[in-house]
Amino acid sequence: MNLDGLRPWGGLVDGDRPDVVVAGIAYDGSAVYRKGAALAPQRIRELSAVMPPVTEEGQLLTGLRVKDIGDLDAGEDIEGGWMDPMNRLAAIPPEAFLTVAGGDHCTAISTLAAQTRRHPGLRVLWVDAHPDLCDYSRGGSWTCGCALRRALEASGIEPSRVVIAGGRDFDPEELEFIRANGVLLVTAADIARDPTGSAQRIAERLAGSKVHISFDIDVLDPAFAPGTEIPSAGGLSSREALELLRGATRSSTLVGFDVVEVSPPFDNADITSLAALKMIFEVWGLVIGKR
Ligand SMILES: [Mn+2]
Repeated sequence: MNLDGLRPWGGLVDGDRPDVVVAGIAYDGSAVYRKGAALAPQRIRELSAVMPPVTEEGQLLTGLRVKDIGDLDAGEDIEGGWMDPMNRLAAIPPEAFLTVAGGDHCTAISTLAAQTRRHPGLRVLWVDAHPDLCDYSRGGSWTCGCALRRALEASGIEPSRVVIAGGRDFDPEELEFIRANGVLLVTAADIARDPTGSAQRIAERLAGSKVHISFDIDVLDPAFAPGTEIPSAGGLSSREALELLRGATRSSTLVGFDVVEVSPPFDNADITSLAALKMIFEVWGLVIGKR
């Protein structure tokens, strides 16, 4: 990929009072199937130079001040290391829209704990093939199947303030947790059968709130995002995901977006990293559109 003469993040200007702050968390110690997500922040940052500062519907992102604070260190394991990146993220002024590139999904423990400090009363849209709500999964309590469960504990966010969208691979324990705690689950099948109604159901739950979107790239079908820890068939197309993000956040205020589980070593021709970048830039368009 020839990136000569191009600047990161679509060339959007760095500023002292940024509208958007970008950070990476290059950690994949919680990945149990295949590692590689630790390489994602660097690859996504490099490839961000090819993105035009314009959304797919022609909305200009020029004028958006984007500041990239680099990668934050979660240490050797996230159980002992999540506080350091959390403190760095929590110190970012709440006016700035937070964008984080993981890492595996346990990096969202740091991100969500920081976000609820920046934005008390936050709601979470967890877009993922998996709920990640196990208390114990695949040999540990801090593995990817536990990411949301640990993030809720670390952040203090009530489970009823979470919507899971795109789910299709479940452990029985996760379905019990969802039913017992009032989590809204909108499955990948729901979205395929009724995309508009599914987005509307989510929008109603999120209405009037500040919302952080945690986007696991494995919500996309492996055809659209092969470079991930554990591909799950029957997923969303990139198109469906973009429409879902737009419709589901129609009545709420977006305050952050993290994209996780991109695994460059398992990618083909960077299409997974570029899908992640498409989501980031279109979400920035949604943020600008609401101002
Ligand atoms: Mn996940």
